Parts: sequence; C-alpha cells; structure tokens
Amino acid sequence: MIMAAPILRLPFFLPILAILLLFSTFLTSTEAYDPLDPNGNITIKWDVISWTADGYVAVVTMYNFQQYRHIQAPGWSLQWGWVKKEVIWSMLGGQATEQGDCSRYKGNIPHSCKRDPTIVDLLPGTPYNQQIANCCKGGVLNSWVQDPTTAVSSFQLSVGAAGTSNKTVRLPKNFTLKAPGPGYTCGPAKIVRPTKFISSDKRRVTQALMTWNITCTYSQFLAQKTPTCCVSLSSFYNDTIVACPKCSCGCPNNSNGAQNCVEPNSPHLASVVTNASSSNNNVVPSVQCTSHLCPIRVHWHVKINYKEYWRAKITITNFNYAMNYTNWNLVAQHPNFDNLTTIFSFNYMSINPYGTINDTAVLWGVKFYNDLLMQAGPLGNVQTELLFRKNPSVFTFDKGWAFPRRIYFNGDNCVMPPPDAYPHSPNTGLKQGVSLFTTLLSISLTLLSLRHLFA
Ligand SMILES: *[C@@H]1O[C@H](CO)[C@@H](O)[C@H](O)[C@H]1NC(C)=O
Ligand SMILES: *[C@@H]1O[C@H](CO)[C@@H](O)[C@H](O)[C@H]1NC(C)=O
Ligand SMILES: *[C@@H]1O[C@H](CO)[C@@H](O)[C@H](O)[C@H]1NC(C)=O
Ligand SMILES: *[C@@H]1O[C@H](CO)[C@@H](O)[C@H](O)[C@H]1NC(C)=O
Ligand SMILES: *[C@@H]1O[C@H](CO)[C@@H](O)[C@H](O)[C@H]1NC(C)=O
Ligand SMILES: *[C@@H]1O[C@H](CO)[C@@H](O)[C@H](O)[C@H]1NC(C)=O
Ligand SMILES: *[C@@H]1O[C@H](CO)[C@@H](O)[C@H](O)[C@H]1NC(C)=O
Ligand SMILES: *[C@@H]1O[C@H](CO)[C@@H](O)[C@H](O)[C@H]1NC(C)=O
Ligand SMILES: *[C@@H]1O[C@H](CO)[C@@H](O)[C@H](O)[C@H]1NC(C)=O
Ligand SMILES: CC(=O)N[C@H]1CO[C@H](CO)[C@@H](O)[C@@H]1O
Repeated sequence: MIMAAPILRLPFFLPILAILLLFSTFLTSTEAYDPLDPNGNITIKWDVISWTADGYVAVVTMYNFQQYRHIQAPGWSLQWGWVKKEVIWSMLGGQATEQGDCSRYKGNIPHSCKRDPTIVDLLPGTPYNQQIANCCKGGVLNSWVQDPTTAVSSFQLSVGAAGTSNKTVRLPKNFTLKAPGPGYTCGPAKIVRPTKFISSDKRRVTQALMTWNITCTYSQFLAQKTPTCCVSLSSFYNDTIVACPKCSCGCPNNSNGAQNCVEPNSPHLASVVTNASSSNNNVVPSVQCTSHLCPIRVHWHVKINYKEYWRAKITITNFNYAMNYTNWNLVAQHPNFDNLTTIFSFNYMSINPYGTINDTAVLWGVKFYNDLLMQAGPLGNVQTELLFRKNPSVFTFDKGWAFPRRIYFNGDNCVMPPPDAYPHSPNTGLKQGVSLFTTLLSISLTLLSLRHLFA
C-alpha cells in the first residue's frame, strides 16, 4: 500500500522526465555554465583613483567569486585592447609581458605601448616598493569558499595618452582572462557606482573617481580540456571494486607506455619528473600508467552501516609525478549531505546554489596537514571519512544510492562509472519500492532546482 502511491504517480512524471532528460543533455552538451555554481564568476574592477596630465591612475582588482574553482600556478594573465592610443606609463603589483613599440616616445619610455597588453601578476618576494595590496602571488587565486581573503588579486597602472576626465576616458575592450589556458569568457566593461574605500582605522571614507566592472565566467566546454579526474567505487556489501572507466582521461598509446605515461618502476622516472616539473607545459608526460590515465582518482567507499548512521570513506590519489596540488578542493553531490554529521580531517562547507536542496559540499584540506596533495608516489593521497545520519524515508543501499551523484576535483567534472556498474547490494529487489520512490524524489528535487534556476 505504501509503495503504491509513487508507482501510481509514475505516468504523471513521464513527460516531465522526458523534458528533464532533454534539458540535461542540453546542459551537458554545451556546459555553458556550471550547475553547481551557477553564479560563479571572476569580477574585474577598475577604480580610477586619480586623473593625471595625460590620463589616469587605476587600481585593477580581480575577485574570484567562484565557490570552488581556483587559479593555480602558473597563474592568471589578463589582456585587453585599448580603444585610443593609450600606453601604460608604469605599474605596481603586476607587469605587462611585452613592452611593444614605444618608438614614438623619446626620453621617458612607457612600461608598455602594446595596443593589446597582457598583464601578469608579480611573483612573491617582489620588493615592497613595487607591490600593492593583494598583489604578487604569482597569479594564484584561491576559491571563495576556501578563503575569500586570498581570492583577490590587484595591480595598479598609470595610463597615458588617455582621457583625463570621466567624459573623455574610453573603457578598454576585449578582455581575455587566461588561467593560464582558455575557459573564461569576459563581458564588456560597464560603468558602475564608484567604489568607496574605508581607511584601515574606519575613520575616513574615500571614493574612486570612476569605476567600471568586467565579469568573466568559466565553461569547461570552452576550456576543451580532456577530463582530469575519475571516480572509482566500492562498498562493504559487495566485493566488486568498480574501477574508473577505461581511458577516462586518455588511452595508453603503446604497450610499454613510454609514449604518454610513466611506469612507476621506470629507470628514467627521476629525469621525467624533473623535466616535467621544470618545463611549464604538458608536452612531457608525467602521469603514471593506469587504465584511465587520469592525474587524479577519487575513490568513494561505502564503509560501515550503523543503525542510524552510515559511513563513507573518500580517498583522493594523485597519479601525476610532476604536480603537487596546493589548496586542492573536491565537490561532492550526494542527497545525504543534508544530514552530514561528522567529517574527519577535511574542511567542509555546504553550498546551496538553488537555496532549497542541501546536497552539495565543498571539501578541502586542513592547512599544514593535508592541504597539499603530493605528487604521485607513496605520499600522493589524502583521505577522509564522512558520517551521515540516515533519513529512513529515503535511505537505501540499493541501486547505488550510497554513491555520489557528481564529483569535481579542482572544479573539473570527474568521469563516473556508468550507473549500471555500481556495486549491487545483495538484497536487490526487496526495496524496489523504496528506490523507485527515491528516484521520483530525486527527479522532483531536480525539477525544483531547475525551477529555481529559471525563475
Ligand atoms: C558574480 O558573482 C557575485 C558573487 O556570487 C554575484 O553577486 C554577481 O551577481 C555575479 N555577477 C554576475 C554578472 O553574474
Ligand atoms: C576587439 O575585437 C574585435 C574583434 O576581434 C576587433 O575588431 C576590435 O578592433 C577589437 N577592439 C579593440 C579595442 O581591441
Ligand atoms: C562625471 O563626473 C561628474 C562630476 O565630476 C559627475 O557629475 C558625473 O555623473 C560623472 N559621470 C560619469 C559617467 O561618471
Ligand atoms: C562591481 O564589482 C564589485 C567588486 O566585485 C562589486 O562589489 C560590485 O557589486 C560590482 N558592481 C556591479 C554593478 O556589478
Ligand atoms: C599513438 O601515438 C602516435 C604518435 O604520438 C599517433 O600518431 C597515434 O595515432 C597514436 N595511436 C593511438 C591508438 O592513439
Ligand atoms: C630530460 O631532459 C634532459 C636534458 O634536457 C634529456 O637529456 C633527457 O633525455 C630528458 N628525459 C626525458 C625522460 O625526457
Ligand atoms: C612537491 O613537494 C615536495 C616536497 O615539498 C618536493 O620535494 C617536490 O619536488 C615537489 N614536486 C613538484 C613536482 O613540484
Ligand atoms: C546543510 O546541511 C549541513 C549539514 O547538516 C548544515 O550544517 C547546513 O547548515 C545546511 N545548510 C543549509 C543551507 O540548510
Ligand atoms: C556486486 O556488484 C556487481 C556489480 O554491480 C554485481 O554484478 C554483483 O552481482 C554484485 N554481487 C553481489 C554478491 O551482490
Ligand atoms: C534523520 C534526520 O535527521 N533527517 C533530517 C535530514 O535533513 C533534513 C533537512 O535538513 C531534515 O528535514 C531531516 O529531518
């Protein structure tokens, strides 16, 4: 009787399910935005702090408002196009990568005369007289959830041959943010209300003479990256270990693997690692040979069943010999995150993009303990255990319910095994009704989230 109700409602759900499927294929095929961080963006703000004889001085600040996507070494670069004949006289906290043709200047030579300058952050340890606040981190930007104070980056520039008032200044165009590869799309600069600055003793407020904002958003589709991580699964109730799907991140090219992956017992391992970490590109293969060839594997193990709780263990393994992941993060989506009771040795924050369903969590390392995921080898892994409180109306070990719906590592969607390969619980069939109910529930929850999305 209890199970009859959801079954009877099935026909009602069918058309909705079809629409939903259509939507999800649309979303995954374009991946125009990230459903787990729909408002995520990097905002670049220009504050004109003074007008000069031939232009202005501006402080440019980048805010990484993305919940979990960060920018790692070798860091961001920012390019734009000048509309007039502007030049950059001087900079603090950043530099243009090229000076360009400054031949029309005699005596005082500008820092850069490029029509489309590319700016990079300065490195840590830059002399104080070349710094400004929030600069000089080698272009590394933390994510907003992990640490908003290090999710900001600034530089200052003195622009010449430019407008000298808010009537004559022209906003730069064609902003391109690289991190360092592609993936970000930036909108046009828009004039906004001038920023107010509060002095450190909070006794004085100053105001920018003019402020404009640029918003950049990320798309994994634009980044055209092959996957960088995959998920494997196991459980206490079934001996099967479901491995990462074969070739998740690439296929080993030849049988000895020397072409594009490294055998752990390879005699030239040491030189591969030095070569790969010293050259900042990916031409030198540095990933350990596996069937999936992913630099990162996330393993989710359903470990223990208690009366009112259950426990899962997550292990993140680094297969990349040339990469230490600093400030790594993991995003996991599972319906039981609304009743997460304890998490061991990781930091945790629930993100709730649609305001209703509390099923997504950002996990990251504890500073000085496991915030550094070491290169491939015996130390190249971090792990945690999660204790969830069961909600009897939805909890089941059936149909892979205890496994995550989605996993991201450092903002990249990880390749999951196909749902029909998930370890079965031995009593499959007994709880058919419950799992049907669960499916319907999760469909309606997804619907709810879509409604919020388009409302
Ligand atoms: C950028 O992100 C911030 C913080 O989440 C948000 O308030 C703002 O609306 C976003 N901007 C755009 C254009 O999406
Ligand atoms: C911006 O890009 C467009 C298209 O590439 C180009 O035609 C235009 O000249 C650029 N503007 C500036 C100011 O760089
Ligand atoms: C320019 O500055 C004047 C005052 O100096 C102000 O009244 C005006 O609104 C400003 N215009 C813009 C576009 O910021
Ligand atoms: C401009 O950017 C700043 C800093 O991110 C933000 O506080 C402000 O709300 C933005 N203004 C608009 C209109 O987007
Ligand atoms: C193996 O690598 C070579 C050269 O890198 C390439 O031409 C060939 O297509 C690859 N084969 C497969 C099966 O990927
Ligand atoms: C590493 O670089 C050195 C010198 O550049 C070169 O002799 C050596 O063959 C390289 N090793 C590998 C495995 O690519
Ligand atoms: C990773 O960190 C360890 C310890 O700090 C260091 O010995 C190693 O060279 C680093 N590896 C890379 C690829 O940077
Ligand atoms: C989501 O669930 C967690 C764990 O139970 C709780 O700490 C957090 O406050 C919840 N967040 C929201 C927005 O309900
Ligand atoms: C364990 O899971 C696998 C894969 O889903 C399944 O083929 C197998 O029958 C399960 N074993 C038991 C004892 O349930
Ligand atoms: C058993 C239990 O604690 N269930 C709770 C799980 O979380 C939801 C939403 O926060 C609560 O409504 C349940 O009571």
